[in-house]
This record gives sequence, C-alpha cells and structure tokens, in this order.
Amino acid sequence: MKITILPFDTIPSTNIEAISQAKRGAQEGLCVTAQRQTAGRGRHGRLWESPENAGLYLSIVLRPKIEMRLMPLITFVGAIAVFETLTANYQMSPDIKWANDVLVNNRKISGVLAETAETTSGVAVILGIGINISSSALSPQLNSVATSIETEYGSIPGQAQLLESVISKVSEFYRILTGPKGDERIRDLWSARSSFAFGMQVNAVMGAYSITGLTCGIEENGALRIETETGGIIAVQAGDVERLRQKTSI
Ligand code: BT5
Repeated sequence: MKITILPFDTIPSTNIEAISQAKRGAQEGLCVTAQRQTAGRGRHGRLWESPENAGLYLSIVLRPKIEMRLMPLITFVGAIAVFETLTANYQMSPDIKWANDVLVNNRKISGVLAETAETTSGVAVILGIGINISSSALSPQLNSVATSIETEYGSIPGQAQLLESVISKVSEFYRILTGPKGDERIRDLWSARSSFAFGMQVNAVMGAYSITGLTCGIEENGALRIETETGGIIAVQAGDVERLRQKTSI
C-alpha cells in the first residue's frame, strides 16, 4: 500500500477529515494526521481527548477487498499494529482489550476507531488510531484509566518515528488480512495478543442490556463470545466489556 501523509495542525477529527477525503475520491493509503483534534471521536459518540503535544492522531483510508461481514476485523488490524509498535520500539508488554483498546499496565494507551463510508468507488474503511505520547495534558478524570508512552517508557518518542512505525505495522497486518486465509490469520494474531480472548470473567454492556460470563474466543467477524452461567453463548458485536476478576487456573 502506498502511503500519502496529509498533515494538519488542528482539525476536529482526523476520522471526519479522512471520511470526507474518501468521499471525494481519496485512494487507499491516504493518511490524515493532526497535532491536535478539537472533536476527537471515540465509539458511540464518546470523545477522544487529543490535546497538542500529547498524542499521535491518524486516520488511514482503506478500500479493502474483503467480505462486508469481515470489515470489523479492520479494527483488529489497528490494535495489533499498535501492540506491535509498542512491543518492538518501546519494550512494553501491552494487552488488547476487546475490541479496540490497547492497554499497558491495565491503563489505556491507545484507542482504535474504524468507520465505514459509502463512496462512489465503493465502501471505504477509515482506520483511526490515537496513541498517547504524554499524559500531562490529559484531563485529571483520565488519570486512573489512561497512560502514555512517556509514562510507561520514560521518555517522549519522536512523533515521526512513531508514525512511521505504526503505518508500517498497519500495512503489514492489512496485507495479511487481505491475503489468503487473512481473516483467520488476523483473528489468531489478535487472540494471541489479548487476555480477553479466552477464559476471562467479564461483564459486557450493550446499551441497556448487560451480561456476565466467561470469554470463549471470537466469532468470524470479531464479535466476542461469552459463555453465560446458564451455559448459553452470546456473541457481543458492539458494547463495552470489563474484566470482573483475574483469570483463575486450576
Ligand atoms: C476509542 O473509543 O477508544 C477510539 C478512539 C479513537 C481515537 C482516534 S484519534 C485519531 C482518529 N480520529 C478520531 O476522531 N478518532 C480516532 P472508546 O472505546 O469509545 O473510548 C473512549 C473513552 O476513552 C472515553 O470515553 C474516555 O473514557 C477514554 N479516553 C478519552 N480520551 C482518552 C485518551 N486520550 N487516552 C485514554 N483514554 C481516553
């Protein structure tokens, strides 16, 4: 994939900008970046805090030739790419929390938001990634739940080097997803990097509805399988999953 960087100083959201670029015909590989976002987007209308000098904010336009039902696996590509960057460059031991959070020491260092957009040349997927570089500019409410590369690694990484590394990992795992048996390979790569994939006691909240149970792998499209106490299996496609207690091994 040929990458073209489109850098901005301040914009509402790199995802919004990339969606609009895709609708105007941007090719696969366009990567919108910003120094600061004034309306960084999380899932379900939530905000992603994006102050200046505090994080990497990027959105890549993809035009994947995969079945529509497998599109949610693009989120996995983003999370695996961040996981690999943090492991290889900053000696961290991250975890992936289903489906889109990358955690270090149980705190969120990165969030991934993939959104689809109808364009004249077919469906595009915008893969948005935010990675905290420094925690000092984040609001105090996030203190107990967020972390950054500076906090975990001890120094502030060069933004250009971080961007290059994330993009190269996204390209690597996107190539896998769109290659032979790609969906199966990405599910395996994701599961090997997430303590949430198997045997974790969790509570999943889906709007007004919530369930408790033990995780037991993921469905073809990336939905998280949870075995409830009555023995039924529920696949969570969109929701928030929280760990209830540590894994127990007998
Ligand atoms: C996400 O949503 O984690 C997806 C975040 C994606 C952000 C990127 S930045 C580049 C691109 N352009 C965009 O506009 N978005 C993408 P979600 O799982 O809904 O998590 C949101 C929640 O995380 C918030 O409600 C806060 O609790 C918390 N949060 C907000 N900002 C944070 C930050 N900087 N670090 C850690 N946690 C944060």
